Amino acid sequence: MIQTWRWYGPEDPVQLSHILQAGATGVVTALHHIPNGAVWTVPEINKRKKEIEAAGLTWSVVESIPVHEDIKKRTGDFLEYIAIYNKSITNLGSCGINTVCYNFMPVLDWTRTDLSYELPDGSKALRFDALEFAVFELFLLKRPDSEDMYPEEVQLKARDLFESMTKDHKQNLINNIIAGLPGTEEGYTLEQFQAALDSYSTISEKELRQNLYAFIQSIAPVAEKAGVNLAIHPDDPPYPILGLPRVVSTESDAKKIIEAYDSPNNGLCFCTGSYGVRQDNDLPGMVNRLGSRINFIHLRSTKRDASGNFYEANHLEGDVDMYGVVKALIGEQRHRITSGRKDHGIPMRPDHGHQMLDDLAKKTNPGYSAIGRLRGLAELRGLEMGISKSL
Ligand code: DNO
Repeated sequence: MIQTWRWYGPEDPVQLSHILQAGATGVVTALHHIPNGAVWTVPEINKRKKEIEAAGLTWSVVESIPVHEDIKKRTGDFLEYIAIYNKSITNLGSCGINTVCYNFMPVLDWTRTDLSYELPDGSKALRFDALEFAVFELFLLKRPDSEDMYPEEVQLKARDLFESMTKDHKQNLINNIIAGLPGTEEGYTLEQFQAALDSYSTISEKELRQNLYAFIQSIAPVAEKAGVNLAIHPDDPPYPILGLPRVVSTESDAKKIIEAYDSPNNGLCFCTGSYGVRQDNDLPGMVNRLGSRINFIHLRSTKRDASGNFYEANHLEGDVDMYGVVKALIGEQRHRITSGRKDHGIPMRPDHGHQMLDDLAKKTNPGYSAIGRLRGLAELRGLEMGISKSL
């Protein structure tokens, strides 16, 4: 696998020189300063590319070009936004940047309730607490009809928790959910957030799926021509939340997506942390069955419990069968070599990491601290080498 590392640009407390020392060769980044819906121009792309190359690294993957909400809903100026999206893909291809990740989650990108969940060893992890999420939805946002989502017993527990929470705890919970985690394009106030949810009130799951496939059918031919591999990131968490439909959560969703336009350029971002939250996603099996269309890999593990909570575990622990996944990925890459595919080295990044050691006292982007990811990358790289050499 091509070892890459996500970098949030010049503002990121983890610098390019640190990424080099971590041993990654590729950088995963986006032009975060360009607003959603504007073209990524060749000069802007080249400027960032040169900066990365000057540090001895390669810009391997764009994560992400954000998809405008109008495209997801097929409302307003969606045709113009698709044309702009295509222009950005073409420009990236012409600058030699060949992998573009994106997601199709309505309103919110990834969602967690707790950004500093303390583990027994004193390091801190990201966590999704189902009851806290219910508190947010029922008592802080007060989303109309949200009671229908929860059995009475859960509503009562959520009320008890809400009543015991301090003002700060409530505000933190709101911020964690709607103010935008790193990489998210939009932050909202509670009112704006409810309005964004309302704008999906008439969009069914079926319609969102159709909108996604129509989007893919308009961008994949352009990506083919530009030599760009698209990689759709799964929903995180991988099920509907807040009454919004979600259509990239399961193996069957992924299969439909690759069938919507049959080309290696229309592919997946295989995020083990997102797909792995669902017990019914057989991760090594997904690699075996869908591997030829995996264009980008996020490796991370989660540990779930029976109440729907999960936290981010160490990369080789938790519920994800990381050995099985990496073995299957090595098999896929070998298959690509024998079948003559040029893109046989698939870019992989250690996704998220605990806040640990010196990073506990530093300001870090949640999930994107230096040392936790360094540990993740080191472990994953060792796992890959061990499996590879023993095959
Ligand atoms: C979270 C990330 C997501 C991801 C986007 C891809 O850490 O995996 O923000 O970058 O969903 O578009």
